[in-house]
Amino acid sequence: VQVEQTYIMVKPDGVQRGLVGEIISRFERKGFKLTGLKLFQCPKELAEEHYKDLKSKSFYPTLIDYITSGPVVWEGVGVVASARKLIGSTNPLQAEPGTIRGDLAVQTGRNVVHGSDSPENGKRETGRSGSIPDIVFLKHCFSCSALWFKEGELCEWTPAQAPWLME
Ligand code: DAT
Ligand code: MG
Repeated sequence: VQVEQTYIMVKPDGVQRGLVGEIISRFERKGFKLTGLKLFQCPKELAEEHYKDLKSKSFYPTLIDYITSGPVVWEGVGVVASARKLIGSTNPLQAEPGTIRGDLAVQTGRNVVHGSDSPENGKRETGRSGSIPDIVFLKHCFSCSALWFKEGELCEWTPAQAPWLME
């Protein structure tokens, strides 16, 4: 099993619109394992570090204002590419029906959710390293030195559904 970590954020509009449960529910139903969850208001410095690759873009200042405008919810470990498919295209008008953005959003600047775009960024954002041999069954060690989670904020557990989800 290829192990990856992804970082899912319900953005301030998703929290304001009461979509936290709906969005987390989609990841739970898919079978992803939740290992960390927190609610807080993002400081400007953290938002700038998270989106540093987009610093040159014209929409960068409004993106930072948007992300820091209210509380956000973070979710833990999943699978990067699959989570991106559940989320849908960046522009909700191009996101397929059935995806989170396709079903629940209308504008790029209010697209309700974030998901890591690569395993490397999943590690950078969650702090969990990809060297875990089996995401479901094995005990493992990990260190947490990430953008969004501190040491001790991610849990280690084995979902009871694991053998029914993966052969
Ligand atoms: P994604 O969130 O799908 O990974 P991204 O990383 O390219 O997209 O951009 C991060 C966020 O920045 C995105 O969710 C919304 C905002 N954004 C991206 N492109 C934009 C644009 N052309 N106009 C306004 N906001 C944009
Ligand atoms: Mg992105």
